[in-house]
Amino acid sequence: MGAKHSKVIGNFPFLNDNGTIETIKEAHTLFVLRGLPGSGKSILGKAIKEKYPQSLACASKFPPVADEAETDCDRYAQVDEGLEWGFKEIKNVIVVDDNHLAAKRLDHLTSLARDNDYIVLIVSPKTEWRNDCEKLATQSQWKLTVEQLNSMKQSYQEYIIPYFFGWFLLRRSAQEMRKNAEDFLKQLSEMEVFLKEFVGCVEWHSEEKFNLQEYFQKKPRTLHCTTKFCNYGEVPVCRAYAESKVVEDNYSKAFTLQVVALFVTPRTVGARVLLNKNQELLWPKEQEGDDGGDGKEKADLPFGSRAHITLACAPRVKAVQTGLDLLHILKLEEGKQPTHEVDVEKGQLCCYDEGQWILNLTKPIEVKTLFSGFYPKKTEPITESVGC
Ligand code: 2AM
Repeated sequence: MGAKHSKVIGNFPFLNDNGTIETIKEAHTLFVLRGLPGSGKSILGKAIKEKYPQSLACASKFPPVADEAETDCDRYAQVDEGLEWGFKEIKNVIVVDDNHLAAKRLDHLTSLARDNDYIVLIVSPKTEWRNDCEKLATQSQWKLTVEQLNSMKQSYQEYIIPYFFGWFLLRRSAQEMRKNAEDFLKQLSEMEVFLKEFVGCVEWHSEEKFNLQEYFQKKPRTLHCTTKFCNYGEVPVCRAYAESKVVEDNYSKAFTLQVVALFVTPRTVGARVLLNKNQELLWPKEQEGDDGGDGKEKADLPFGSRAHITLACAPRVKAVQTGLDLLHILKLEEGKQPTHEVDVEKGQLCCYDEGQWILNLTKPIEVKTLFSGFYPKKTEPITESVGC
């Protein structure tokens, strides 16, 4: 796309950042274009098509309606058919072009993406006139009145805040990470010194001999490193994060995360992520230990220490626990000698009592990700499919 276009529809990493463009070519991404009729979605769609010629575009042929909540099956049947086909064919880039004002329709699309293991990017053109209903009325091919557009604008301006923001692993990186987690658990389950210490710290009700892989049976479906948990806007101050310039500028951008350690506790299995300076910009200032925890772990640890990928949880344990477990281990690492230290092929394995083991990797594992949000609400139950 030429600079002329980007001046009109705005700067986006997926159009202007080479690292992101290369990453998106190997990722599986659903672009959901969102905006008022005439705001520049089709120029944006064209620019995406130019950049990713193999992409699949799905657009509604129906005129826009103010109340999209009246979800009309015919209206979306053809688009959904196209999407299903694209998911089945494993198209790398799928673009769905409609106004996408109604939360219900967005929920449907983002749930489909989740079920098909696609990363969602909800993007709106940044044209100067995108919210100017008088101008849009003269511009839209559908001959909408200013009143109709004003009524649509209300739904559009209901900002879509996701369940959480984070870095989402590309399929191949997620596969590698899962394999690393499996190997890690397998290696531990064959170590006498580990089993002896760990089994005393867990509840194991089965008659069978303790089995580590079976114990950590809850596995997240979408591997990611959460930056900000928002609960769709319910979490205090999340709106400021969601609307911040740094999130706007980095939304859809590719990042390579460095995994520097794997850890296991009686509750969770996780991967510690060491953030670089650019990644730290997206790390919320108030987060360390304050979400889901009692704050006691946050003292004195370097900024961003909680960054991690949840790999598995024990029964009845929620994914949020992984970050708290990591902070706890890092605190112990600072102040205490390990009770066990074992050199293994990939690094040094240390135990800090009460079943807390960390493998500090000699060579970090690099994972490719895109920065985005997790949006679907229609999960049954939500924690089973995305987290633990
Ligand atoms: P995680 O980042 O440790 O995996 C959906 O539940 C995702 O949001 C999970 O991946 C989870 O943890 C994260 N999450 C859930 N509740 C949270 C909270 N209160 N604070 C921070 N992250 C949370």
